[in-house]
Amino acid sequence: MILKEKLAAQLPEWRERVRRLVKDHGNVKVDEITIAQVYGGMRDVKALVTDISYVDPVEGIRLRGFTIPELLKVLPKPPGAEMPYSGGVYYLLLIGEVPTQEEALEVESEWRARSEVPSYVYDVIRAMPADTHPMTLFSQAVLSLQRESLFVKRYQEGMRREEYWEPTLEDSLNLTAKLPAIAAFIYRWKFKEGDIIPPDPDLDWAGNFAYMLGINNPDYEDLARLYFLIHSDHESGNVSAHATHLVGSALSDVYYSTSAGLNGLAGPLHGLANQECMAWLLDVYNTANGVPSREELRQIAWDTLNSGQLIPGYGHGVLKKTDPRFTVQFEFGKRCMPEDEIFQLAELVHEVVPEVLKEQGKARNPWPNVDAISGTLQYHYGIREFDFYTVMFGVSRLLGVSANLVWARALGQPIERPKSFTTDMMEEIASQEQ
Ligand code: NMX
Ligand code: MLT
Repeated sequence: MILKEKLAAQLPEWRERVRRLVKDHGNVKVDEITIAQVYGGMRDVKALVTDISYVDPVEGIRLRGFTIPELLKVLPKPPGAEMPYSGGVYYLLLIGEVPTQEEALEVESEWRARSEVPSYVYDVIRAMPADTHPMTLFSQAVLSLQRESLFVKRYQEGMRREEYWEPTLEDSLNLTAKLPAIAAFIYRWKFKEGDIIPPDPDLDWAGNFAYMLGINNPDYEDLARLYFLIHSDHESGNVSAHATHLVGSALSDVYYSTSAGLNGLAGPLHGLANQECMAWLLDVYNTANGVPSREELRQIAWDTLNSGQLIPGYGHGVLKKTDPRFTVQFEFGKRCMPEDEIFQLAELVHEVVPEVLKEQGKARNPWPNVDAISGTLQYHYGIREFDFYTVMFGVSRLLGVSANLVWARALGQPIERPKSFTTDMMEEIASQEQ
């Protein structure tokens, strides 16, 4: 398999590079941490390493050094499509190079060969109460696959530490291959009376997801490809990536670790914000009996803030400007649905809400993040059950976090175990400074 060969070829140099850095410069300080940061969610503390992606506070995400517009130019695409193969995205994340068409297709065919979902996974989903949130079903489905872990099998057989990455790669491919079918099953089981659509073997991973949801529209297939590219990774400190890494650092396998990551993604401050944002937009639309005037919208935004609530889709822990993942989806919407009233509302919110947040003066970043627009595009194509939106985020995010797990195992990253202090001790440290 090309992924395995390419990874194996890179490892000696990477291991030596990290070994030398730690040996020769291990005492060099990369950061200092203040009491405000300790109590403030460790914001901006430089304490994690990943070479898969980096979020510049102003420019936004780069995956393996490439911005999103650059990736849309260089990544291979299916014939007639405008958006790239997710197989090529996964290759890029894992290997760090832009794949050729053949290399992207090889990941797609690895996924096709591993895509069959054991029936017990569907039994787990069916056994849950009908009002269970789709993210709970998704996380449980991923966790139920844990018995398939090759890492666990090889670990019990006494595998050497340098080999850990190999079954982690196998587990990652086996899991990611099944995600479109599992997610689509959840959607059709929960919202379409269990009328399940089997995969089309001629379609790519993302196109098949669109097909299995029941949306037969080439534009929507392209939107799925775009969605899975832009949500895949956002460096290592976000909750889903960090939770996955933390759990994986105990040598828990890919299934345990990524299920933990999904549980973090399910929170309203993180991935659930896409669902919350759609709910807020529809609420605004219904309150105003259509797209409100600019003044009406200002008032509604202030009412939301004054009632102690957040405006979902706005603000970010790292970004200081508009998220480029917002921009690329906004451009897609401008091209494909300029007449859609909910899209027009999202556009107006983008014009009005940052000003309101600036006036309120609390949010460090008043600009839109990825979740401010993603649901609007899904809604346009008929995915109106917005508590499904975070599952789509999860399908994509598991590409990034599983690629990171493969590298964490390859580089022998240790168990994560920061030190905690008591408030007495913090006060003592503070008093020494005075
Ligand atoms: N609406 C209202 N208040 C906000 C918002 C917002 N969109 N964003 C930040 N604030 C408040 C925040 O609650 C905090 O208030 P307080 O001092 O009373 O605790 C204050 O502004 C300072 O927060 P920041 O330092 O700007 O933001 P922080 O880094 O703590 O949190 C988010 C980042 C993204 C959690 C925050 O901006 C937020 O809650 N946004 C809305 C939810 C959202 O869109 N989340 C999705 C993020 C992207 N993702 O997919 O994960
Ligand atoms: C993400 O994609 O993970 C979010 O933008 C949150 C983050 O980066 O903190």
